[in-house]
Amino acid sequence: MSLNTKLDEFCRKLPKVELHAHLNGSISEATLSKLIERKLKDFPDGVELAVAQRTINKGQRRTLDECFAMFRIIHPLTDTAETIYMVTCDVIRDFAEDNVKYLELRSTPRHVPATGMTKETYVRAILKAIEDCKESMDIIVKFMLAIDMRNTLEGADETVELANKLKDCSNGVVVGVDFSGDPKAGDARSFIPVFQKAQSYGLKLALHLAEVPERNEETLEVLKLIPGRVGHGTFLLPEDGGNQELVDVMVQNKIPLELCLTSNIKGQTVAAYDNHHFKKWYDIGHPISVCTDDKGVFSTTLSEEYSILAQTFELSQEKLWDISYKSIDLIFADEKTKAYLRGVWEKERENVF
Ligand code: 6MZ
Repeated sequence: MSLNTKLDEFCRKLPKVELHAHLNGSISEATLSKLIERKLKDFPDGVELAVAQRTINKGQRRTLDECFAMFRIIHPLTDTAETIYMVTCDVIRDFAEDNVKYLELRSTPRHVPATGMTKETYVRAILKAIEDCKESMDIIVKFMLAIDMRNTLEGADETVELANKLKDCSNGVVVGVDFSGDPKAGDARSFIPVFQKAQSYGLKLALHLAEVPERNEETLEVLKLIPGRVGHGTFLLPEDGGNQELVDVMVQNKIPLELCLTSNIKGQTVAAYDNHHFKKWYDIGHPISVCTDDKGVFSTTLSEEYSILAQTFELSQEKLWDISYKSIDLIFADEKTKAYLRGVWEKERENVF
């Protein structure tokens, strides 16, 4: 993308909502370097880590498989509750500095017997970081526990039970459950019982669906649950290999889409920015939100995503403002939070234009 200083400045000042951010994919290079340094101190012969550091620094176009390989490098660096707390604080600060006013983070709870971290201490570390950031940062943060597609049904059920348990003692911070992971690895249909259980507990569902092609039957069956939002939905439209039935369910139920342009380009599921499905959904007035997905892995920021959007589809600043403002409708927090955020946007308006 070409440099457009005025537009970039507008996008940076624009108050923003981020609804699709995976914690471990959002870790900045600076924070990763801190983590690598710590590990190298404890394990001075960490040759593998030195290699990992070079890989992380590249920040270039990757295949989807290579993106998932990145998580296999990052996860061993965040294998204690203490590091999870630290990276959560850093990621929240990064978003706050990018003028994100409302953030829904998501992360897959991990049990690491070697360090004593359990799924519950993992999530509690994130919730503590969110609580501690409240005082010093001007951003509202909510959280979703993620189910990895490679989870067993039992493991997924455990995550939903944990989400339900922590929802009640989190002061409204835990808002839902995400379904993600290598989209070639599993079949979302097998998780329908746990998705239904999550809904019965009042947890919202944000599900990665149709991120890769040829998943029409699976996607249709899961869409019938009417999830709160769909992540990516790259292959829903008939011209992208989806079909009209999928589009009808999305449109009739106004199921919002979380769209992550750079992620799709770098992961090579979309050939070029101007081919992105954003345009078609936007043109029919479907609820969409612009998101980063993994700002660390894909070397982006939410401001940059707005700028790319404007440059690619020739959107005016007023239209960008509109996209950002309407994203408030799509958050999983309550009506009171939405009303508060609308007030924030109104106050910020004169600083932005
Ligand atoms: C599907 C993705 C993803 O959970 O350890 N994740 N799942 N599609 C994507 N598009 C590129 N990007 C990230 O963050 C990393 C995890 O998020 C999911 C994967 O399960 C990955 O392991 P957490 O915080």
